[in-house]
Amino acid sequence: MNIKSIKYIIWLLPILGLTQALLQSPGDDFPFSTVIDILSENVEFSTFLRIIQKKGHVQYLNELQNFTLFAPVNSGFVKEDQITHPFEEHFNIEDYLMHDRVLEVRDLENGTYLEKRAKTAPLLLTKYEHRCFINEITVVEPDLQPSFQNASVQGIDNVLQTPPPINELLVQLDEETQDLKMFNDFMTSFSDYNAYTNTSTILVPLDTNFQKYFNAIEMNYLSDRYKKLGKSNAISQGKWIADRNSLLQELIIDDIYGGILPNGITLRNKNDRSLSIESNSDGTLISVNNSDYSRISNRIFEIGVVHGFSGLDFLRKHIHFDAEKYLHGLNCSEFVKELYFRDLEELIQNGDRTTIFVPQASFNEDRGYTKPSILYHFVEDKINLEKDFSLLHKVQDLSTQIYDSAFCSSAKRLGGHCQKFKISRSNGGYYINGRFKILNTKPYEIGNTYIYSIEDDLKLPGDLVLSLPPQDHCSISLMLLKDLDLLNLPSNHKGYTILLPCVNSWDNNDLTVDYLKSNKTALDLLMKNLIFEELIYSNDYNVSAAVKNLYGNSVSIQVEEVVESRNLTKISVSNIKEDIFVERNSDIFFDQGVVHPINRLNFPVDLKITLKELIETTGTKEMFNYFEVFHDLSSIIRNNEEYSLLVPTASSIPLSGITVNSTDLRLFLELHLIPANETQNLLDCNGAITTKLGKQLNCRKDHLNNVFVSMQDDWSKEVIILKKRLHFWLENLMCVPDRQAHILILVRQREISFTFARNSSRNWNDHRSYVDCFIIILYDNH
Ligand SMILES: *[C@@H]1O[C@H](CO)[C@@H](O)[C@H](O)[C@H]1NC(C)=O
Ligand SMILES: *[C@@H]1O[C@H](CO)[C@@H](O)[C@H](O)[C@H]1NC(C)=O
Ligand SMILES: *[C@@H]1O[C@H](CO)[C@@H](O)[C@H](O)[C@H]1NC(C)=O
Ligand SMILES: *[C@@H]1O[C@H](CO)[C@@H](O)[C@H](O)[C@H]1NC(C)=O
Ligand SMILES: *[C@@H]1O[C@H](CO)[C@@H](O)[C@H](O)[C@H]1NC(C)=O
Ligand SMILES: *[C@@H]1O[C@H](CO)[C@@H](O)[C@H](O)[C@H]1NC(C)=O
Ligand SMILES: *[C@@H]1O[C@H](CO)[C@@H](O)[C@H](O)[C@H]1NC(C)=O
Ligand SMILES: *[C@@H]1O[C@H](CO)[C@@H](O)[C@H](O)[C@H]1NC(C)=O
Ligand SMILES: *[C@@H]1O[C@H](CO)[C@@H](O)[C@H](O)[C@H]1NC(C)=O
Ligand SMILES: *[C@@H]1O[C@H](CO)[C@@H](O)[C@H](O)[C@H]1NC(C)=O
Ligand SMILES: *[C@@H]1O[C@H](CO)[C@@H](O)[C@H](O)[C@H]1NC(C)=O
Ligand SMILES: CC(=O)N[C@H]1CO[C@H](CO)[C@@H](O)[C@@H]1O
Repeated sequence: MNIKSIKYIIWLLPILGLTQALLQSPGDDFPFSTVIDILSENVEFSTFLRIIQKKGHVQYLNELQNFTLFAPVNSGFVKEDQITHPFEEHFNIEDYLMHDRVLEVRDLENGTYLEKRAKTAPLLLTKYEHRCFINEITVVEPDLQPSFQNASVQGIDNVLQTPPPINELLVQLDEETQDLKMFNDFMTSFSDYNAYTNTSTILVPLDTNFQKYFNAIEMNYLSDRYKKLGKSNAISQGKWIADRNSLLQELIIDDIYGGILPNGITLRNKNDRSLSIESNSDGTLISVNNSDYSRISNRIFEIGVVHGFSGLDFLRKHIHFDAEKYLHGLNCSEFVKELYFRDLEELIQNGDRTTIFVPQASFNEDRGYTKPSILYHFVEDKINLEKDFSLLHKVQDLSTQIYDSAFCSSAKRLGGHCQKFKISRSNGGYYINGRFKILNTKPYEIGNTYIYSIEDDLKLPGDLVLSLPPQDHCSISLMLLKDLDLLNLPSNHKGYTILLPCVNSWDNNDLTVDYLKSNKTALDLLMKNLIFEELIYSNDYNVSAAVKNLYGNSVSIQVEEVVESRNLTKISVSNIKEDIFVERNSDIFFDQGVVHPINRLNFPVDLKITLKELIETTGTKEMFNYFEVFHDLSSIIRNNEEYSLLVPTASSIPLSGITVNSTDLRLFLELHLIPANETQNLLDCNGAITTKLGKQLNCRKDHLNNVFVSMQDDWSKEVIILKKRLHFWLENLMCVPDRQAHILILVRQREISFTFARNSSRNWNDHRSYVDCFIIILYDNH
């Protein structure tokens, strides 16, 4: 028989279905055997052979050279037959073939080998203690070799499972290790990841590896955790795509490498960067660029192999992060979009010292930013809250700091100065302009940029009325400004500073308000002298400026730190007699400048309110006439001597029966005059109050803090105090609501010059002794 004819016969036999019959009992010395012969000879392979025949692969196998066939023995099919989908249906002969390699197990060195195959998944061969495994399936009939083909048959004790696709393998590995979620999320966020991983070696960083080199924000960005980058503007999106492509490609090597890699080899990843890859001696562990050996090595998927790592040190090396990317990682892609829309993206790309206060993403995505309002979220410097506040804490106990925002272009309103904001610290955390909570006290830091997340969008300070916090109680001042039509100040290309009487300023000054309401000239003089055409902040220490006030005068203003105080600033204005004290950094910003709420009234020197005018304001003009009767007493009134005066309401005069002609008019008046040194007792409602007459008055308060005054030994003639006027702010003075007027106390500050500032380091109360008052008290039967 010549070779040709034999070939012909072998080719024909399967067609005739006679293979089995003819090859049933070939002699061991039959010289021209094929792999099909081997399968036929051995009854253990009958199931596999039947499938090969049924699928029509006999001819293919007979014509093949230089290969290895892995043939499951019959017992390997037992389980498979019962499994739902029939094995045969999915049978692919290539899964069982290794081309261009005639495997001879007996010659294999101990170790693990990764055999790549052209058309299908690689195979993992392991030789260990004289036993050989293919993808962990034991080779039970090794090295059966036909004589007529250059091939070997390896009998294996189970069918080969098709390796899972990459995504399934990663899920499986994550279940195994609980450490592979990040890469899984990252890779599957590519819709076309198969294109990257096809026929490749994938170096998979474990979560611990990612966590070592990326923070959560960076991971959010890379994996597009918030699913917004796909929809973001083209430039942002382009950078993101480049970054993640680069990261993925960094981890992929074209072609399949694993198992024993003698001496290590240098390869190039898909970014064309070199990687040296080596295995341990038996090929079970892999290391890349001197990383630790991988816990997860040689894990095969459909078209490649995976090695997992916890210490790839080049993971982050080739990715550059900036503020823009961080904002995406913080779920603030809309904010980035706004910046692009306003041509402000430079702010998050230039790498200059910057702090960003970024509103956390909200459901309301249409935020209606304007260019100024978005700039107000930026500072052209690095603000480290913990540092700014802790440092000062030790020295000055400051709980508020003022910063310049990046909105500096309002020439019309602020003269090109930057609009400021302040950050205050309270137990609950840090707040911007008293309203917007800062969510992270440690900034996210990237390059020269600090990022703080805040609860809501910052609002640029609005007009005066909107900017003043209600708790500052500025409403009386606002009402008076409104009367003067000064709530909207004209644009002056400089900005305004307003010393606004708020808080307690108007307490005990009901009479003054009444007077100012009745005399617009005086009101104009007062308020316009408290408004300056210049921006002066409470931390502008040692600033000494000549500025114009709204009244039209040029005055000089000096701002000084009150050294002894924890947080007071002294503002001295040349035409205001008393120094003004404001809490440092309690400035309130509005769209045209800054307001310093002050807690007592300060009058310009030009504004003189005489006692006569005040008494007239009370409505009890007679009182003045009564004093005119007596020369000595009238001089007390005219010269503002150091007395306080009780003034009865006009309606109570007739009840008292007193007239100019009364014989006891002098006694009456002296009873109403209270020497200055007794005034404090009256203000405190404390102890006996000796009048000029010598008679003593008693004072008491009821549970509503109404103040009552009576004669020492006649409680039945008690009167209630209604209004007071104080030049000076004092604590614990009661102001009685304006009900049926009975009695009025008018307190007038003595004209003394205060050295208050230099001495006011402690409590205001300590300085009461400096306060001398001229009080007018008017009474009536209660
Ligand atoms: C089998 O391998 C030999 C040696 O490598 C080669 O010369 C021959 O062409 C191969 N045969 C086939 C059919 O690939
Ligand atoms: C058999 O195949 C192997 C693998 O391709 C090859 O190295 C060897 O040279 C071949 N032998 C012959 C005799 O063709
Ligand atoms: C392979 O391992 C076996 C036992 O595990 C040992 O007897 C044998 O010498 C090893 N072969 C080589 C080449 O190291
Ligand atoms: C892998 O690439 C090959 C050839 O380019 C292609 O035929 C095959 O479909 C790809 N596999 C996957 C899973 O994309
Ligand atoms: C791996 O190490 C080599 C040599 O240090 C280096 O040149 C290469 O850039 C590294 N690979 C990557 C992806 O960083
Ligand atoms: C991300 O922002 C969107 C609004 O843009 C919001 O609906 C979503 O809840 C945010 N996600 C998280 C995790 O905060
Ligand atoms: C100033 O100090 C007082 C008392 O120490 C404190 O209540 C107040 O909040 C401080 N004000 C500022 C602006 O720090
Ligand atoms: C009103 O106030 C002005 C300025 O203080 C003063 O000159 C004028 O006399 C006052 N008029 C009355 C009626 O009190
Ligand atoms: C203000 O001037 C005083 C005295 O010259 C100096 O001690 C102080 O440090 C200055 N303060 C500031 C804030 O510059
Ligand atoms: C006071 O006396 C004068 C003269 O006796 C008289 O003209 C005047 O009407 C009296 N006034 C009052 C309020 O009784
Ligand atoms: C006020 O001064 C008078 C006279 O000097 C004195 O008798 C009186 O006790 C003083 N009153 C107070 C409360 O000090
Ligand atoms: C700096 C200053 O003026 N200190 C004064 C504070 O008040 C005391 C009296 O209580 C004076 O003696 C100090 O000179």
